[in-house]
Amino acid sequence: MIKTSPSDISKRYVGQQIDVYGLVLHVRDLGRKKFIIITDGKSILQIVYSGSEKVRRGDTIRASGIIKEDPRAPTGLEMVANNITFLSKSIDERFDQWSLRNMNKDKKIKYRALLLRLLEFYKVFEEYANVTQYLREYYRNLGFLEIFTPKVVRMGTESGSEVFSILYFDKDAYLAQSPQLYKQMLMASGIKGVYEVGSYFRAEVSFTPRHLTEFRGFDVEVNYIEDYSEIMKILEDSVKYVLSKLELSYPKEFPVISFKDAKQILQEKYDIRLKDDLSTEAEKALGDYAKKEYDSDLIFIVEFPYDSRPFYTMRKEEDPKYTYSFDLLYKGLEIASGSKREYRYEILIKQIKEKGINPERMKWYLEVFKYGIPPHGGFGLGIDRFVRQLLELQDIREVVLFPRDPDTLEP
Ligand code: AMO
Repeated sequence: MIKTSPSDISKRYVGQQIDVYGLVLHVRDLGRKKFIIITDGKSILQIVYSGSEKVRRGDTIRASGIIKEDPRAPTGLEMVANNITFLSKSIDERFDQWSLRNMNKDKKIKYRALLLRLLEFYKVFEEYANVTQYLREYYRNLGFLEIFTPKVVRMGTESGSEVFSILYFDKDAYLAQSPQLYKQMLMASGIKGVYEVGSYFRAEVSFTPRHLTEFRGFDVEVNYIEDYSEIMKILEDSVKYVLSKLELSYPKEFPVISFKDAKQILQEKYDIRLKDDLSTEAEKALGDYAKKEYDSDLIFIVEFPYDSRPFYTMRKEEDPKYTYSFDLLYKGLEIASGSKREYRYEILIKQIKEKGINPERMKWYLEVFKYGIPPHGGFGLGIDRFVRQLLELQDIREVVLFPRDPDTLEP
């Protein structure tokens, strides 16, 4: 049975005798009367109690009493309890609302579970769950299939990013950097499209507010793609869907500029020189440019040099130094990356070799390209980054319950 807890209490309970369950966040003991604040993370409730039992922070209680309206109560409602039962007692009641709020960065990770007792922290993770839910909803409604691909794999797939090796019985294996090869292989079924919510693992030794070693991606792969702009349109529409569900505004159309043009703009207006990829500084400057020129928080940068993209990216027909690829920046940070894929068997093998990979090792992937596969493309959206930018938080760790970076393996 699901128990009634503070977030269930509304005006319709006024005058009713009920049981409510919660964790004690704060106690104000006035001798004959106690004001006890209980929480279920999502909401709080004030309990007024005149019993003599000692109630401590961290205790779990069942309070029985009548719900009343009182404008002085934090939520405007309170319970006047005639009985309190202890379901569990805390051993150490060090953490009150203020000590939780004033924790430093490291402690906020160490005591994450306790921090969630406070509404403002709970809200961040609720927003994270909402974003994921809306993305899922959008792609399910398009008729795409939700997939689950293995996270223990035979080889790395993303150029330029490191892999974690593990021992898989007597074989060498890796943690998956992304679902890339699996989502692509499934396109050989002729399916309309697939999506996956899953963890990515990257052994990058970077200590930045936008990198984690384990993060979550929302991956999409779409069949029957003629032009890569079709994939961008799908991504754009789904981002707009999420923003509208969250009652946030968005530009009518996301502006698009080519990597070549971005390079020129950055040089002329921001004195930033690019090589083959965007730097953090360049992303920030392009975020600024999008705001000033287009009044937009979002901007697509398209057609990246082949040298900075993985082997599976299709090269531009008329200018093979560049590719049919894109990044989506949100408030000056890359949140998604995608491309049209090279689906022609012979060319794919050539590109794999060019990137210094032995095609023999990839037979399990390459096989399906021989038996017929529609032209396809897709993208990966970093959910942690998306939510960080949405909430305008400083550090990606703030939106992750139990973050993983080179220094953090506990809790
Ligand atoms: P990419 O490597 O660009 O593309 O990753 C996709 C998105 O994941 C996010 N991201 C990260 N988030 C947190 N910490 C990190 N270390 C990190 N690295 C990347 C970014 C990025 O846009 N297979 C392709 C996608 C595709 O083409 O479908 C891929 O993995 O938001």
